[in-house]
Amino acid sequence: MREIRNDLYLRTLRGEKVERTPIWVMRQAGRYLPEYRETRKQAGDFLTLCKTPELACKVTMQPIDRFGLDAAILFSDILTIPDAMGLELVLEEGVGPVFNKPIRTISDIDNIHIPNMETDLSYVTSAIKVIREELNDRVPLIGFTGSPWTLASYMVEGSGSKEFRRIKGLMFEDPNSMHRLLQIVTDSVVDYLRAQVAAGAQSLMVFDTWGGMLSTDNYQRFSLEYMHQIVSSLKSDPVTQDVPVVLFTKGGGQWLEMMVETKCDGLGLDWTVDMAAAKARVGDKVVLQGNMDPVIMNTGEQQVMSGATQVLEAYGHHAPEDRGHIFNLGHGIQPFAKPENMTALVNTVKSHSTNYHC
Ligand code: 1CP
Repeated sequence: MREIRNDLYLRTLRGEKVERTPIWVMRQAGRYLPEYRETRKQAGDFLTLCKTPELACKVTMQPIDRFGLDAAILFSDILTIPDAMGLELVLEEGVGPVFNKPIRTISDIDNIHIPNMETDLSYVTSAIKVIREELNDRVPLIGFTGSPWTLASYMVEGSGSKEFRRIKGLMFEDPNSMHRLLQIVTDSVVDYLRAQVAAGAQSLMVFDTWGGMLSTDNYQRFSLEYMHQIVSSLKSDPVTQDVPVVLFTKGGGQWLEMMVETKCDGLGLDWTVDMAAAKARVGDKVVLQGNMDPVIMNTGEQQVMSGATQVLEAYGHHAPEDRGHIFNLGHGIQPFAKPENMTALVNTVKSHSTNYHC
């Protein structure tokens, strides 16, 4: 039987009155799912999975089919842009993403290849088209990017990092070059998001995973400023102006008021943020997304049910002046999460959240 169209997620982002809280989960497709691990094995490696639209579609659909989530997120990675810029991404088993040709000198910045969306990144737009076809409007499709600061961090560090010595070194020692790199990345991010929307992405999310590593002053200058540019560009372009944009700075709980100034539609909150306090601060201006601690998904069903109920309770009743809430975890679900806990999570949010919408 064909499922009816579910646009709860988009209606929430538009600030419309909804009957319950929508739910999707960051990294909802991935290693905690046996069917993902199977498809990844079939693909041979992670990048082939991203670059083969039919396989990217297959893994995008797996959590939708299994759990009945309210939105699908394109299966891809934030590091597709630096890869298309010529840095050569490889995913090393047990290490994570690594670039063969990281940015190490000023001339590396000058020599960045500006990606052409129609040639270098057509595998992403093709995947979006295949996924939209397969979704057939069952649920909306989220497109995404990394923030310029987060992408630049991987480009300069050459891999994941704990201390960010290289990127912060560049920022402190040569801020002009840092800004030049961020501007190059920002321009490509805007092109990339526009191409995603033209191909069929119905909502956009910017993952600023490493913005929280900065001081407040440097966050404003080196991360927020460029996310501001991204939102302004999208909101002034006829192709993208009606597509909701959600910003997520992990560790950015103290900066919510500044983030709202970008005129984004939603803010993702990590689990360290008090949801009730965030709602009081900015809940009349943006939709709030989040924010259960993802580690709860590695424990038991009882803990999941109580964790989900607590987040719903913290947002509380949806009054007319409240922009709304989208349930999510405070960061990506981990490979150690139990798939049956996703079932418990989705069921709890779907049944329990109706109490707060009347
Ligand atoms: O199979 C594997 O081993 C690959 C693991 C994996 C997966 C499943 C990587 C490598 N990327 C992804 C998919 C992915 N990444 C998605 C789509 C899946 C979905 O949401 O269902 C998305 C949205 C991302 C985004 C992403 N990649 C972020 C931002 C969000 C966040 O989690 O903070 C970041 C920082 C990355 C970089 C990255 N890619 C992969 C890994 C393991 C990492 C993290 C590296 C690090 O720890 O620094």
